[in-house]
Amino acid sequence: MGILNITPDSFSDGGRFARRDLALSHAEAMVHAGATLIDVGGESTRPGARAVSPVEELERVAPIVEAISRELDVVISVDTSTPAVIRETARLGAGLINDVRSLRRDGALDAAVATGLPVCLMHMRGEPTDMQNDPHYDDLVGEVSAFLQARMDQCVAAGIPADKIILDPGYGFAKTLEHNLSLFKHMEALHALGRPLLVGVSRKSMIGKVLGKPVDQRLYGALALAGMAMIKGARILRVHDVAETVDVVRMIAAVESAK
Ligand code: PT1
Repeated sequence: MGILNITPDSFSDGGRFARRDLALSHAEAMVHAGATLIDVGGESTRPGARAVSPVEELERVAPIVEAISRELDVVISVDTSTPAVIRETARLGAGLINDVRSLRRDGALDAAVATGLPVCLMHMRGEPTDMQNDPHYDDLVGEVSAFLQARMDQCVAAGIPADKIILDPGYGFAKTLEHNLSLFKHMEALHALGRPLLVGVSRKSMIGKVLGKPVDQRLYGALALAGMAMIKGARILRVHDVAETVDVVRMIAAVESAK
């Protein structure tokens, strides 16, 4: 899963069409490099990020989803918690709803059910603005697992079939470095939930903290984690560096399919 962030205005000075064309060529490059999903997001959810209005989020995301759907042969994932964005992007060709809030926002679950699309449910506590305020767990893996089970139960009760649900431990969301490392080490415990796991650690601060490196020097750390996640049975890797990650995945697949 290649990450496509449609964020405010750093590169949109050339106007809406320039932004759309840039996003489309980035998506195209990731597909060429081997991505089979593109995750389009119009709201940053990294720690401390500011909230975006539903209208602004939709204006960022909808034209990109529409363009990718028209131009590329790839599954479009939409990284959103917003009911209107869920409904409208599904109409425009999205194939997966990726919600870091696990469809807990008012109206989001109903919107997702109405689309009939698969969903990714992720573990988080609080909101991106406050989630890193001294998070505490008595039983990290047990609590993450119970949260995901409860969200999955709610979704199934609302009408999303269990076989359309993907689960995500939520690395970097309401977790200290020690929490992130421990939850990564014990990722296999989440297979007991019976659904495919999505792992998103690309360029995150857990890598920066271990290696003492800024965000533009975290590639090798990210590739180490991508390889480990594969071996631990993760099925979808959400990454910025698609070509490099695909090499890791293919190499592991080659060894695992040997006699
Ligand atoms: C994720 C994810 C996501 N991460 C899913 N969607 C982000 N399903 C956005 C840091 O500590 O893991 N899974 N959508 C990005 N969020 C973060 C969080 C980015 C923490 C950076 C950090 O650096």
